[in-house]
Amino acid sequence: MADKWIKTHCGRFDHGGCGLNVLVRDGKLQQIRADKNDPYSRGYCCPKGLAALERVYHPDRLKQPLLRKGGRGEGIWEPLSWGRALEILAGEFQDSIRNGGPESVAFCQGAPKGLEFFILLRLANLLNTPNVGASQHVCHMPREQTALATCGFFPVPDYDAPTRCILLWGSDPVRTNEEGILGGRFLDALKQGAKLIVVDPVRTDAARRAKIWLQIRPGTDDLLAAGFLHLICAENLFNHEFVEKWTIGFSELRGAVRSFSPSVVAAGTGLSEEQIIEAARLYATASPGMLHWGNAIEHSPNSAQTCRALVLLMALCGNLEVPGGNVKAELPKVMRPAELICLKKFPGRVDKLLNRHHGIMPRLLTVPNWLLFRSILDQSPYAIKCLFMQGTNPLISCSGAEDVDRALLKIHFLAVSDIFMTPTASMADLVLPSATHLEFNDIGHYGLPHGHIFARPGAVDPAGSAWPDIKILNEWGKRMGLAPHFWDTEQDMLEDVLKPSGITYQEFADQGMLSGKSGYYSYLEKGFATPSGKVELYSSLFEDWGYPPLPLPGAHAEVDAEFPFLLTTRKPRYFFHSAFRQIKSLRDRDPAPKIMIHPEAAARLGISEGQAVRIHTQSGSIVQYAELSKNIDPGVVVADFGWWFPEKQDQELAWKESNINCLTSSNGPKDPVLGTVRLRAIPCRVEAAS
Ligand SMILES: Nc1nc2c(c(=O)[nH]1)N[C@H]1C(S)=C(S)[C@@H](COP(=O)(O)OP(=O)(O)OC[C@H]3O[C@@H](n4cnc5c(=O)[nH]c(N)nc54)[C@H](O)[C@@H]3O)O[C@H]1N2
Ligand SMILES: Nc1nc2c(c(=O)[nH]1)N[C@H]1C(S)=C(S)[C@@H](COP(=O)(O)OP(=O)(O)OC[C@H]3O[C@@H](n4cnc5c(=O)[nH]c(N)nc54)[C@H](O)[C@@H]3O)O[C@H]1N2
Ligand code: SF4
Ligand SMILES: [Mo]
Repeated sequence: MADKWIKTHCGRFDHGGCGLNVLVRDGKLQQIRADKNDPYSRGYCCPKGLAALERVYHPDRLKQPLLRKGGRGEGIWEPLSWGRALEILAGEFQDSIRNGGPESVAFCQGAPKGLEFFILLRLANLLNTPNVGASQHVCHMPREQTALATCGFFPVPDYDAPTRCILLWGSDPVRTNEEGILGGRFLDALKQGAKLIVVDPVRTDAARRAKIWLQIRPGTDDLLAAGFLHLICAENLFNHEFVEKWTIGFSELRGAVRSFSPSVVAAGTGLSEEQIIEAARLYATASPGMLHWGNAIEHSPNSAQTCRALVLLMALCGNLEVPGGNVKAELPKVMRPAELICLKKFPGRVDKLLNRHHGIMPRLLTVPNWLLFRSILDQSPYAIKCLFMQGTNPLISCSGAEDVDRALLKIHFLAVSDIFMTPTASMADLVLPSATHLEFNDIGHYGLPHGHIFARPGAVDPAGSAWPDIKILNEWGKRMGLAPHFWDTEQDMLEDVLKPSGITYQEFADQGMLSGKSGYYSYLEKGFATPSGKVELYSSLFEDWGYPPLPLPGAHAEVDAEFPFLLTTRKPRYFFHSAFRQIKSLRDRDPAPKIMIHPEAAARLGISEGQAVRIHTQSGSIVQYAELSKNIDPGVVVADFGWWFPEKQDQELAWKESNINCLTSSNGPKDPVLGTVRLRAIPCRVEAAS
């Protein structure tokens, strides 16, 4: 058969977005290349995207539904047909709902990877089940929800227009393409002359390129933000016209940040006064300036106020909705998320969320995953009996891994869909093999807030009898007595989502992407979508919900003689969270978990390069391997996130040995607004391991 090149986009290795050309011969993938003609990525690509072929043909792929035969986690399975698997799944969920009500069942997904996250929410809403656990409390929701409350939209960095200054705060876009904004776009802006300020405890590739690198003490971002706000008020660096016409609460804010002088902030953040002053002045005066924020600011028990403070910075400096600043990007003309998830079919859902029992803001669609596991353990406020998880590996990715383990052992019925057997899947009663990127037609970036969606047409049939998650959910939904709300085939689902745009999936695939309107200054006509119609420096919504209306710093983690280092982390460059340690070309680049430690600290502790190191925190201890580096402060260590060892047979050992979430806890301080747990700035001790 003739060779066929298929134009598609990368997905499911990070948020995705790079244009790819894929060669298929006789129904088999042959080659993957970056698409130089893709208008968004323009030939940008990374080793993960090119490893998609290895992912599809990996011998360890799950290829058939599996039913547990031995004890939970023993690894004894019976293969079964999809018909039987769906019968068991539907039967268990229906029995549970019949006996314990819709609250007795739950769903869970980790990082959203494609459309299936929304179809999962749809199924839950149609069943009137409020329990959809997710990682959103530590991933995007702190930024998104505090911005919505403050200025009525989610302000994304505008790489479509020239900018004079990028304030890169707690993100490393060259490694992560955070928010689906490809690192290439960030690098292009630097080439075009934007001045760069980086707030990061690590001298990253980006920090090396920066005019000012603020090597912040982990976890003190809220204090630095207050210091910036203080300086901008005190030195009259704010945009007077914008502040007067378009904000409320300026005088309250100015009063509240008065005490955060450079000397106070320097003492708390480990920075010098001069650096703080220089950086605040540069961002405030280089107009337009953009704030490119990242995941690190969402990993403290003060995540909401940290994020809100950064929105206030954008507003005070007149950088909201201006070209080259932070802008509102609208979803293209496709089905709205609220419609796709059938939000209206579940009136009163907000009041039924577990979040309500914990004071978490009444706007979230999901429950922090740690809270779901806590409720399973405590059977409070109600007993959860059945859990379905897709695209998540919480034994590795959720805070307090030991608690997750206990919850998974306790649950009556657990089903997991994944593309590989994972520590989490190994605990299931039913394991469902999921198809992945290049094996089915998919829509990328739906629901991400930067205004584009990308076509990810499939190129080959799924491995074995794997099914796309959207097919699993569609077929399961019909078996739950919800046929009128699901589709004949998942292709019909895709066509329905695209319908408002007036194009078919095939036309979308040919076109490659769809973009929404992204205009500037829309507030001049409509105001801001907040109760006052202005940017609320003093938040009336926060006040109504019982949270502090001004974004002030909280308490910070303290080191002591027992735990003298601050531990932090970041995303793995060559993997997606805990996934894909099986893929050889990626594993060759990053074979083992590393802890970055300063050579002086290592010398003091008798630790040499590559040596096994035991890391202890109040919550537990793990082993990683020393990487000596002057890119961090001697008082800070950076451990790798996401590690387990698929090659090891003993599942227990494989998930506990190097898993950073054995060092975190869901029982410590939490953000009152969002339920964020502390994932960075954890006091720890390190020692050479025997
Ligand atoms: N300590 C600490 N914890 C963290 C973070 C941190 O920085 N530090 N980061 C947090 C963040 S931002 C996030 S988003 C979460 C991520 O949390 P998770 O999403 O739970 O991350 P993973 O552990 O990668 O789990 C994803 C699983 O999905 C599977 N998978 C991949 N593609 C597909 C697919 O197409 N279909 C199906 N069914 N499965 C698939 C993978 O094989 C893998 O087992 O972790 C959070 N946890
Ligand atoms: N390669 C790869 N790409 C990914 C992912 C992946 O797993 N692998 N995951 C995807 C997901 S779901 C997400 S949410 C994004 C996240 O992507 P990013 O926003 O880039 O977040 P991280 O990599 O978690 O951390 C970014 C930076 O925070 C720094 N940092 C650590 N502690 C602190 C601190 O206390 N304060 C400050 N200011 N900085 C700190 C780290 O050194 C790191 O350079 O990446 C996405 N892209
Ligand atoms: S940067 Fe992200 S989207 Fe691009 S090829 Fe790599 S993993 Fe895929
Ligand atoms: Mo994330």
